[in-house]
Amino acid sequence: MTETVLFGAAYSVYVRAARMALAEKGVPYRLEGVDIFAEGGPPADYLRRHPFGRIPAFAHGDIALYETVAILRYVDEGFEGPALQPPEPAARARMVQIQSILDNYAYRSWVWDIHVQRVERDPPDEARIAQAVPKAARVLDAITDIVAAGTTEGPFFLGATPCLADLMAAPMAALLLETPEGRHLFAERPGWTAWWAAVAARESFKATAAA
Ligand SMILES: N[C@@H](CCC(=O)N[C@@H](CS)C(=O)NCC(=O)O)C(=O)O
Repeated sequence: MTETVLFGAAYSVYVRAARMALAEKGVPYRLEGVDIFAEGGPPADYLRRHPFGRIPAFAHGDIALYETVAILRYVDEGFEGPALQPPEPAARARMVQIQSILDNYAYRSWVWDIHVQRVERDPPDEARIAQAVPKAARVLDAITDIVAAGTTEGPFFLGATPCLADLMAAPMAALLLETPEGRHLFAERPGWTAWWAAVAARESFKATAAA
């Protein structure tokens, strides 16, 4: 059987999104540890897999990929299992739009500016957190608007079953929700509270928590 390997570390939100997709599809895989924060930078052989030195990277036989959006799409389309993308073109485009927003705007504000400062820094940079809260809110509200433009009911972004954008958002939301700022942002938005309850209940989410 062709081996499936995910390169990265369990603490990474992007790695967790890929692990959730693999779990949703029921794909066995090996998680090969990569220390991107090693002194002197990521190992040289890893930079051949990922020229930007980020995690995750992915291999399935001869197929080598990096960038989580590409990995998620391949996992959905390259393996048997429940579909993780909607079939309709507009819904599929909305899914990619949400993934792009998460990569470009949520990761920085939710994870680095709010979670890392509030949970991992002593003292936290309060000014940085304060500046990030409206940006984090803008992400939530932009995704709310995109979801509302669709015709489905939820509880996931595009309907009754999770899509790749849900899997990408869940690990980032988990870190945001470890902060009072994040809990407040969600509490003000009932749609997000319902989404979180549904996504956090997935086996794929529970099974991929960092140790
Ligand atoms: N756009 C990339 C982002 C991946 C990313 O930023 N991963 C983080 C870990 S969660 C990382 O490798 N950070 C290391 C660094 O910033 O040097 C993707 O979609 O895979």
